[in-house]
Amino acid sequence: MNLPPSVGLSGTDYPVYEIDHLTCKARVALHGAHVMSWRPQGEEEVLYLSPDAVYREGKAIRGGIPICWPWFNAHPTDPDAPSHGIARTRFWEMIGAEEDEEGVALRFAMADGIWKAEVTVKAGLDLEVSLESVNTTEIPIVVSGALHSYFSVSDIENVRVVNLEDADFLDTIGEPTMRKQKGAITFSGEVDAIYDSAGKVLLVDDVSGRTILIEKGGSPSTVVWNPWAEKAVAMGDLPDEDYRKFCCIEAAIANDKAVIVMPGNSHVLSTRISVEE
Ligand code: TA6
Repeated sequence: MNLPPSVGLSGTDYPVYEIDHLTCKARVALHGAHVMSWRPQGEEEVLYLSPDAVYREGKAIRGGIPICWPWFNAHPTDPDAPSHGIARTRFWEMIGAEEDEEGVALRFAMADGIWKAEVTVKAGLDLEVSLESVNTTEIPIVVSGALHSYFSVSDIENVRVVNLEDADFLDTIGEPTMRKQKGAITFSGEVDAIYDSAGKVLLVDDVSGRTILIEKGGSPSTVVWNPWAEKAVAMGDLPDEDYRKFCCIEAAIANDKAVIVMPGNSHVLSTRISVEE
């Protein structure tokens, strides 16, 4: 595959596409079609990537934007199937790379049995990731998943997630319970919540002064997650204190919102991330 001038390739056993364009710098691993880093021109890094992330087939990278697909969390019927699906732990195939004055577009594909998907990463002043689930079989397929984005924050206690006010959500801490969001989301302990919301959200960092706009497509659920201290300690690929450095806001299709993709059809789940002025 010929790469455009703004895209380099580092690593052979573990290829990473290194984007250095007028509009941004970004890194995308072939493993998981995974955006590891994105820094738009004139801004600080937007994504959090764990310094203890493990870069190996069969394991998901901790941080960046893991592609959770074709199911979200546990498989609906098979307890032995991997959490968050099969896409984030394997190498994809690169099928396209282009650039213009607005940025760079990289396209990846994977197929396994009935599962077929394409991911497009457009990195420029905005970052867009879209995941197309393609049904080439003769039966309907049921798909869920998430673009499990880890956003870098000055400190988790400094941030607010805005625009989910009044949304219903499944609080998955302890016994899963449906609740209604009151006001902006703030963090003073573990948060693991699946919101019934297809709309855009804002991540406001009151100390760094940065606001990140997260727009979504084909995404009836928005997941907000931070593991907090105790769970972070139990995660081997995350430094104990680093739960303070990120907030996950995920364009998702979760639980009862799973989509049925009919034969010959496809479904696109997407997110567009931008730094607000
Ligand atoms: O999206 C939230 C979530 O499903 C949480 O329940 C939490 O487990 C997180 O994803 C991370 O999952 P992982 O398998 O990457 O450790």
